Amino acid sequence: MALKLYGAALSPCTSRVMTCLHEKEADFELVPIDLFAGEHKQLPFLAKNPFGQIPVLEDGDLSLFESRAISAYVAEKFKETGNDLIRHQSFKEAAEVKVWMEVESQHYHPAISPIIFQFFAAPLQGKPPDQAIIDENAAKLGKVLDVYEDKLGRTKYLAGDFYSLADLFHLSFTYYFMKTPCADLINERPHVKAWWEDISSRPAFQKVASAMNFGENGN
Ligand code: GS8
Repeated sequence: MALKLYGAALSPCTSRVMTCLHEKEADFELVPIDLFAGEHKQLPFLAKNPFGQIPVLEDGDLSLFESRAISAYVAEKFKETGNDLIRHQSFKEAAEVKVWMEVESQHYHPAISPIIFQFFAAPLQGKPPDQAIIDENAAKLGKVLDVYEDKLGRTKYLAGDFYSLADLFHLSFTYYFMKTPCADLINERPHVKAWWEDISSRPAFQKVASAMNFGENGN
């Protein structure tokens, strides 16, 4: 039975899981949840995720929320097919992957997500982007990217010389970020820029990126 992914193609958290599913060549069905109609805040969706957020993955009687945990499950379930995203044959490399997955969620995401919110979500609520919030978080993100620039000068990918779930976790938020005026934070760091061009051109991500259309001005 195919996996069922409840979400929306333009949602970066849904796209994170879809990218992982494509990397693993796993069959899945995307069940659309209409955020604009508030479907995620109503039963029966709340029974799937009490926090009322997409995505949710169902695999038979198993139901999971949180895009990073779902992706880790997919990478583990299909560890023998497609690209090995968790380095399951080396516990040391697997530990490095876990370190950089934590870096993404604890350092990178808290800085990049308010910027994405200001450019793409605030206008949907009729508010112009708040430049003070953008500037504050761009400064934070610059410091995180200095660490990335150093690391990516020493290894091709974040956890080592292999593509992993740690790199994949960055894709969908950075994709939207690159459409904002802050994109220079990536482009002006040569190792980060080369890494971004490499990971974003992977076929698994290209399949989902084509559906990630909020509009060029973050409408
Ligand atoms: C965040 C999910 C999330 O913010 C995860 O799955 O990684 N930590 C969770 N989902 C957003 C859509 S952005 O992809 C969402 O459901 N927003 C609606 C809301 O919060 O009301």
